[in-house]
Amino acid sequence: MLFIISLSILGLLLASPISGSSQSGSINVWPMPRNFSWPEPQANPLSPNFNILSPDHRYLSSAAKRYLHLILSEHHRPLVNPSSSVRINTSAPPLLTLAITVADLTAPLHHGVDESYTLTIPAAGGAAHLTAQTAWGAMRGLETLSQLVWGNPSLVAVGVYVWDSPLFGHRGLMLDTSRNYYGVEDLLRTIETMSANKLNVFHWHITDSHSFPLLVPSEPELASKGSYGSSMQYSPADVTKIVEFGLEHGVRVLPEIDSPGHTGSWAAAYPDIVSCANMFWWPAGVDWGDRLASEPGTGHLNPLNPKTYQVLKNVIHDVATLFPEPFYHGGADEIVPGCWKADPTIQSFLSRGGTLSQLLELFVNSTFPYIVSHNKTVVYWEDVLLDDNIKVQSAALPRENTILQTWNNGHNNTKRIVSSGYRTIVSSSEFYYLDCGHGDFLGNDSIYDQQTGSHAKDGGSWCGPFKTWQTIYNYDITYGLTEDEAKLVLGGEVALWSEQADPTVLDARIWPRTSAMAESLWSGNRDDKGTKRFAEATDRLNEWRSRIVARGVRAEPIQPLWCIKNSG
Ligand code: CP6
Repeated sequence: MLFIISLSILGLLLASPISGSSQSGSINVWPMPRNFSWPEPQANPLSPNFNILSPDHRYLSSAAKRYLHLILSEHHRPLVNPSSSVRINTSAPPLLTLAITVADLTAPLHHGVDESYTLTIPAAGGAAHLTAQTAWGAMRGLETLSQLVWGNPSLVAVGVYVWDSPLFGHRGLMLDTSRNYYGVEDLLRTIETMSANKLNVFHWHITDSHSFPLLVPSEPELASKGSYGSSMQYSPADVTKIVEFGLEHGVRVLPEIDSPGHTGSWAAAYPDIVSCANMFWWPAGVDWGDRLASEPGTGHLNPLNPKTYQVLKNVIHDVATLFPEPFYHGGADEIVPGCWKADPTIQSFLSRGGTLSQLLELFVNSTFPYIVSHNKTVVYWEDVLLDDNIKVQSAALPRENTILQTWNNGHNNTKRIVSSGYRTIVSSSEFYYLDCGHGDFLGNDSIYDQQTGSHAKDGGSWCGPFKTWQTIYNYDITYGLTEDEAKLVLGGEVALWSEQADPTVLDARIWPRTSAMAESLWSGNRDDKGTKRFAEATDRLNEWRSRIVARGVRAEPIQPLWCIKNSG
């Protein structure tokens, strides 16, 4: 322990500032480690017999095996030849081993688990050392080492010392698998790439109004009738495979079963518990504010029908059991007044003086304690507390087991949530929504009118503009908060809603923009002088993007190759 502390202090003292790529000693690692030193940039051969010595651990052992294979076979070719800034010493003693030491092999992969690590690669080759508090921190260090290896035959940066630890414990990606279906392999590839970016939460928005792809053992008809088809379902075995794959990569799989809104697909099996599911396309005169998410009728579970809770509790029970993750996402976003009001039993509840907010509160009070009884912390979208019209009293949401995920009004809503004492996950749509800017899908045409010289309606850009990697990188999720408020910000998530995405565009929609958030939540977006490090990050992101493309991910380019070949 003392040894680890003194090594860290030594590392801090030796560390050179994180800075521009032109300065020798900068390393091509994404996300940039919190602190590193490489006083005399030098690379030695990586021994073809290089080996990784890992402690015996159910998931770290398999990660070590995977990284050994990657490190020996990747032979990454840098876009910019490092030989101008790094002394390549092909006759120096090769790196033979990496020895991993973990202080606590029992720590589970939960929010807030220690992900710190130190990595020492001696200038004299021989043995490198990776020390971590937990297996999950060791996995982060393995990724860093893999990025310090390049070339054929392989070279490895030596004389390097890295001390690293994330700024935020929750670093996630949300993917919607309801509007369009993704195969298990697509999800695994995404989780693997998340891990390479040191992201640790795959927020799986499994169900929504368009389809119900999850085969819930106690409610099989939800998927058999509500999915896009038998080949577009996730079986319990698929879920287990995805969860285990996540653990092998240090990525938690956080399930979301969105309700009471966004449940149109449940009506295929249970038409009697869903209001407005048959409002196929929006009838004339429906307010734009009621037209959410291009749905065939968004569908809301009816809180007044006892059967609603029979079905939902079966779903919650099975999901809570299938997913070991201690967080459960209950959705609770976007309640549409006109949808609940379409139901006769709700109409009579309202005519007797009831309100829609009371209806939502009834729903929360009837489900929240049941979720908590499965030892889960409940995540809801911010709407449940912040919606202008339909929201619950905060008494219904105990702060110790509720987390609210933001998506509207940028910093303002983050502030509102944490200043009322709730923990939050930041997903401000103005910065973190990856689906925006791909054109309208709400039926608003935006065809250029040659006579008036104007665009016909407000369509043309669903929640646009497109969020560039710079927009994402630049966003400071704790901006404007007090120190105490900032502690309630667990981290952030980018989100890919899938109305206009499916496996054909998945990788390019997500990468490398999600890498931008990954770095700003891991080590920040500023250099040691407090200046946003865009220029340096651009060069490093080009390198990182080309590395993950070579690893089989179809990440989109951020610049033409010309810029890269003519830089530096
Ligand atoms: N689906 C669900 C969506 C959205 C939300 N929830 C959404 C809303 C506005 C924009 C993008 C996506 N499609 N279930 C909001 C959390 Cl701009």
